[in-house]
Amino acid sequence: MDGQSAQLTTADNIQGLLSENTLSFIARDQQYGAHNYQPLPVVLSKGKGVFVWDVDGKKYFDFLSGYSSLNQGHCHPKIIETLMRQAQQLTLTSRAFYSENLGNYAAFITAYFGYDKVLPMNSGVEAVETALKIARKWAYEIKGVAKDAAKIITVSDNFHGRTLSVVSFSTDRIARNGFGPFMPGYISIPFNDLEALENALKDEQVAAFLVEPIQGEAGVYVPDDGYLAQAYSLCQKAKVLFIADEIQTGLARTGRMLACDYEDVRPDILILGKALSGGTLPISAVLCDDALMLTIKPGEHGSTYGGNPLACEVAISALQVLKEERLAENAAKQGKHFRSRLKSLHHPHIAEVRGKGLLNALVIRHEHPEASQNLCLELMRNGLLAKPTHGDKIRFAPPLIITREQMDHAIAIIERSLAVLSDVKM
Ligand code: IF1
Repeated sequence: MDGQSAQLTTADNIQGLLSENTLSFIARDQQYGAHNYQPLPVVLSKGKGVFVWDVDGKKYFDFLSGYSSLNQGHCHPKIIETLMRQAQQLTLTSRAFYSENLGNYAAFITAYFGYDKVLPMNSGVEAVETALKIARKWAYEIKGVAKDAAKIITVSDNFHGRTLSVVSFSTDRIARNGFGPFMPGYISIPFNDLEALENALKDEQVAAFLVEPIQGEAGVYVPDDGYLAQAYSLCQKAKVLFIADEIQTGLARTGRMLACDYEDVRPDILILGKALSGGTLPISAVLCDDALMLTIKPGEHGSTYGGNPLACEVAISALQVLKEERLAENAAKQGKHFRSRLKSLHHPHIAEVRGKGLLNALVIRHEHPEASQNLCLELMRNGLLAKPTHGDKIRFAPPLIITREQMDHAIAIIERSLAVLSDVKM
């Protein structure tokens, strides 16, 4: 380590370590783009598998994977081949007409997950909104809740997206502040708390319980074993819909096709997004059975791009790749290895390593408020991209195609980069 600490990357000296090329791209983005994000100072221009390259040709492990959208890896050949083929054939019809693609896709994805029907949307939050609309419609038409009185139970520290109605039930001040007035009709209870759920379910106006099987944005909180199964059975008894937002946890990320599979829970409404396109297009989906889905009649919901032919073909390929390449199994295997290696370091600045499959977080123990940000900068310098979340946590979520050898290489980078936390100057 002799003499090396002066070179360690921190928020203070990072500017001096960046190329002019990089700085000019960042400056343009900052000048003309809205400032609704604070990215790491790296400018990417190419991706392949588990790697990305910046504008100077430097190679990195991508341990964010487009917030778990790139489960199949960057530019997966099969998915890109489908994308290119369909792009030359038919891209958009709108839902004013049928396409041969949507019927095929609907048949494929409903068989794949075992539901009667699918409603295709684009972004994740649109699918969340769609699920909530279905739940309300069901509550009024089938359950018999009084007009406009339906309530949805949500949990604190959730993340389901950015629309006004979804931030209405966020408990994150940064996501909410300045965006009121908020939509009523939501009840908030703590995550992983069955007693609170049981109490909230006593209200007969409740239509649904919305939950992430593992809380991602909050910092990868894995609930107790049995939580999902018991929550599901409490909902069933109360005639309340169990809605799983598997936008981040689904599609093999946590080591099973769905995180709910760990507890043999079949959600009444299943929400998918992100990796449904393998990181190529915004594609999301809501799956449920006829009794629910058919409460939505023509004209009551939709989207210009939802279910477009290009998206349908890409989603079929993306789902096929998950099974063909046994990505759930690999995620389980590599994830176990990753957590056990990092735990075995017994590093003084690692408070906790947690997660399931390849959705993991490192909780940093350090008095410096910028510690996890500085660690991410050092990781970047050493060739691995990851992002801090909620101050002291770093999410590690590589593409699920990662090999054991690549994982060991990445772990070595993380181990080496942890030295920045022992730097007295920080
Ligand atoms: C951002 C985190 C991930 C999601 C779940 C719905 C959505 C998301 C469970 C909405 C989106 C994102 C979006 C991104 C940050 C991000 C995220 F950091 F917030 F936690 F993935 F890790 N449900 N997650 O995780 O999907 O509309 O964005 O397609 O900056 O908003 P979307």
